[in-house]
Amino acid sequence: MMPQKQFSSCLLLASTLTAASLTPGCKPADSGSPKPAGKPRIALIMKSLANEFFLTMENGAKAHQQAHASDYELLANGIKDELDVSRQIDLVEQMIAQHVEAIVIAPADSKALVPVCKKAQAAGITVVNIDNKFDDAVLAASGAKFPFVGPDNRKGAKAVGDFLATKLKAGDKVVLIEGAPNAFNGVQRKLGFEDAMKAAGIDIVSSQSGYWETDKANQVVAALINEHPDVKAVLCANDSMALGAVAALRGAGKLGQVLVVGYDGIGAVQNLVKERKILATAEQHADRLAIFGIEYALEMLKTKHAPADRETPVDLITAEKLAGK
Ligand code: ALL
Repeated sequence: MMPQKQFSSCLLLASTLTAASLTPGCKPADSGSPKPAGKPRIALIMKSLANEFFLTMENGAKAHQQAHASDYELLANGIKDELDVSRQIDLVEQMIAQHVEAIVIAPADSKALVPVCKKAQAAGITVVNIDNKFDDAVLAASGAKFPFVGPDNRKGAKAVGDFLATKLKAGDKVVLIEGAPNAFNGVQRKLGFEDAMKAAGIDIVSSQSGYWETDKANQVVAALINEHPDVKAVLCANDSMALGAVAALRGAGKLGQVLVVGYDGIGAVQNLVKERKILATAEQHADRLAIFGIEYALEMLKTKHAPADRETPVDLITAEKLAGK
């Protein structure tokens, strides 16, 4: 009898596998299915599929697989909410049990996913870290190494913050909505926003986590603008939270008076940038991020060598840029 937790993971996994790659039967983690000969199977393990960012990532990966159908099979899967770290660990365990050839992972937690990814590597699986980098100290302590393909989040957030600063003046007050505390990219974005605000003499009166989620950010921003009625802007470490900030400001009758910036470049936020309800965001090219990771995995499977880490592009998105000016 399959334990309840594992059973529900299987359901999620089955529902998110690509049709091309669906492996018959989701086997219990300890059953070990035999390794079939043929094309390598690459498992893409993402975070919340409720976040448009990861849907874009998944679609990019699927399109790549279809264009390279003779090279590999894709198993694309994710979790239901941003903080379901244990479910993401379960997914890696399942991929180990299925003896996939490679795992390309955007970890929900930069520390907690290291041991299970090390276990995957020890089982002979090629592991590539994308999007959110594993924590260097935890990697060093565990002796594990994984190539990283992803953006410089501090630099990206600094660019967004610098643009915001051009619309504010020294001494203005702003609030910062952080990502999940154990996500290295969230921490880097916070630092990048701080770099920009410091350089412009702008005061960050409060910095709190919205845990990457729209609803949480909505609550946090509603409380913060009540507590600090004179804030001039809300800096959000991702676009889901920027949507929450917009909802909170609209609810308080302050949308338009308080500026909002985000990070990701999801379609919903690009529309609000065009409507000038959000000032700016950072396009991370989610569709290409997973592809870079998959290409790394294919190269590693072929050459047996880990390529150097690769920095992926991040572009500032503003209404002017979207209008093509
Ligand atoms: C990060 C991504 C996106 C996303 C966030 C939420 O790793 O880079 O910013 O919004 O995860 O999971």
